[in-house]
Amino acid sequence: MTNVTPLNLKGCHVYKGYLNKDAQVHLLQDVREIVAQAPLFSPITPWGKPMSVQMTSAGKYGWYSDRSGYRYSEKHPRGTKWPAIPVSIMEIWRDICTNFPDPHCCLVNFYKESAKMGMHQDKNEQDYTYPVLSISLGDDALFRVGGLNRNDPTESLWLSSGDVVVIGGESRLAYHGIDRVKHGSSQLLKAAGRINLTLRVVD
Ligand code: MD6
Ligand code: FE
Repeated sequence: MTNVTPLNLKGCHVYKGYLNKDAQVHLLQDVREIVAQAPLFSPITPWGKPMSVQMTSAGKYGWYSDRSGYRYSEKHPRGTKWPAIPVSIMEIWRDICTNFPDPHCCLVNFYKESAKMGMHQDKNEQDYTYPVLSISLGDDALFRVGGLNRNDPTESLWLSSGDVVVIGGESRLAYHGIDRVKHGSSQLLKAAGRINLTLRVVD
């Protein structure tokens, strides 16, 4: 779609301004349709606490967590199958993750008020040779990436609406998280908030 050269943040590739305003508006409409079919919920951590980020998914699998742990599930907690991954989202994957199979899961993260995401590794997938691609919409967020160990040094970068990040290769299992969201920094959503989509090949 665009030909921006990615920034390198500890091995992650950051495509600043990958989606223009029109593409962001189109994507937001597609995300609203996912949420209409599969409502957002707050997953419970294995430690019994609801996450501050609300989630839902599209695709064959959705990401899910409860007291039994983190995993992928073929059904929304209310028992229905997840909606299909919209073509607009698939096209971004196919454009950047050329030569990799199509993703099975598009996890939708919604951050409102003081929601944040602690440092974690994405490791519920079977094959770490496949990258994870993330798309940001709405308010700016402070993204932090480290290394393969929780205590490795980290680097941070503000992600804005339309930015795309690919965690793959050496960085595939790097610890990363969202420290904070600058509420009201974007006018894309009707109210303050941030949406992040992550695409994963699960099995
Ligand atoms: C977020 N992102 O931006 C959280 N995971 O809201 C992630 O956890 C993430 O940005 C894997 C790959 C890229 C990511
Ligand atoms: Fe992640």
